[in-house]
Amino acid sequence: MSYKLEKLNYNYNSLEPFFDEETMIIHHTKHHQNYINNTNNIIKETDEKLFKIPTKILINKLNFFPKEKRKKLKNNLGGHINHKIWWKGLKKNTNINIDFKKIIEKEFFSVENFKNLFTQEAINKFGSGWIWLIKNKKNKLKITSTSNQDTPLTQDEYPIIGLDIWEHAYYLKFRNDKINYIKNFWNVINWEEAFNKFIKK
Ligand code: MN3
Repeated sequence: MSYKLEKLNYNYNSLEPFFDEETMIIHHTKHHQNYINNTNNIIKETDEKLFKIPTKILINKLNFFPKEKRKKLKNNLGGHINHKIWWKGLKKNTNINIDFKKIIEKEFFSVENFKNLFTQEAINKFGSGWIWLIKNKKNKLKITSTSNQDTPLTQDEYPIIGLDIWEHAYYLKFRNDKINYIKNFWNVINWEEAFNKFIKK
C-alpha cells in the first residue's frame, strides 16, 4: 500500500491562457509527486498499517510517528492533502450559483468584496503557503492562511477554496508578479467544487 498521484480530470493545458501547461505539468508530476514519495517513505519506515488511516486523521496524529519524522511528515502529507484540494478546485468557465452567492454575500457583503479580501490576504502573505476560504465548526466562513504546507484540516476547519502561493505555482509564467497570478486564479477557480465542498460539510 502507498499513496499514488491521482490523474487530473482535465488536461495540463486546460487552464490556458490563465495557468500555463508547463507549470501545471511540473507542479503536478514533480512537486505533488515529491510530497507523495516522501510521505510514502516515512510511513513505510514507520508502520505500513498507517496507510489505512484516512489522511485527514493521520495529519492530526503526528504523535504516531517518531519525533524526528513528525515535521517531515507534516510538511509532506500536508503537501499531498493541500494539492489534492488544489487540482480539484481549478476549472475554467464556472460560475458561482445563486445559493453560494447569497452565502458569500451574507459573510462578506458581496462576491467582489470577498475576492478583494481574499486577494489582499494572498498579497500580504509573506513566504510560502496557502490562502483559504474555510468553514469552521460554527458554519461560519472565514478567510485564512497557512504557512508552508500546513493544512487547515489540522485546525478542525474545513477548506472550501484554496490558493497555492508557493512560487512553484506561478514563477515560470508570472515570474515575480504574484498579483497577476492571483488575478488569473479568479479565472480558473472552480465555483462548482467550492459549493460542493460547502454543502458536503
Ligand atoms: Mn504547490
